[in-house]
Amino acid sequence: MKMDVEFPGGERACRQSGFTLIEIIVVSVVLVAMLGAMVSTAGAVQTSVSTNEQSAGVEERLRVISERIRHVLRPASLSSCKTRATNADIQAAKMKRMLLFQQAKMTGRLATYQEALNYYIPKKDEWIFPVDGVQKRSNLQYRSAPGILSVNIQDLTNTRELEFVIDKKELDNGKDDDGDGLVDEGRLFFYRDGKRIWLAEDLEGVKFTVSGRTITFEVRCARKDSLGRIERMSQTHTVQLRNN
Ligand SMILES: [Ca+2]
Ligand SMILES: [Ca+2]
Repeated sequence: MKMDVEFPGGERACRQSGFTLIEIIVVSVVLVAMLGAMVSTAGAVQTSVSTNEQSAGVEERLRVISERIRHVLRPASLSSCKTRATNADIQAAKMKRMLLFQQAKMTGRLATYQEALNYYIPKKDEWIFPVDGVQKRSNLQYRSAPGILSVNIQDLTNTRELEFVIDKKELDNGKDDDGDGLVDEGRLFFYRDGKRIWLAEDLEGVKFTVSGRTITFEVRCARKDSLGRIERMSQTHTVQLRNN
């Protein structure tokens, strides 16, 4: 005997028992898109973390180098500070002497004429007194007080020098000549008692400015990461000189 048996839900329940091919394709496409977005986000987060770590590393390096400079500069005598003469210094001195001659000619004053005659024109790289607060120099010569309480000029040490020396493969032209990503990079040396002491390398510049009773120095630093990106940073510090 044939019997018709109807199950709960009937034909509709049978159709809901599996996915159609179109549904599987749609779900797959959505899942692939979601996975792609997750991978992309994870990559961006990793890049961001690496960049932050790199920045922190450059900043810490700058801090260490700045502290070394501050340490050797702190006992400097203000009146002994000199920098190396540049071509601009030589031209400025020649111009000053020419103006004195013109002034002497106009006024007829013999003293001005004598001043013009005796006006000193420095030679290239000769140590000269810097113009107050104007010039940023990559070198500085000074004498130091040997003791904490000493402020007497007779008690000062021999000359000491801080000098940024650009690498041999680089020119001071604002460009990366050797293709390592760093611009005009070089090393900072400290000269004391006939010895040359290395303070830092791979710097993109160190500049000193003498103004009033302070020396301001700026250190520029850069570092290349594993992806070839360059992180640049600079710090500026001021050292208050306690003696003349
Ligand atoms: Ca370079
Ligand atoms: Ca260069």
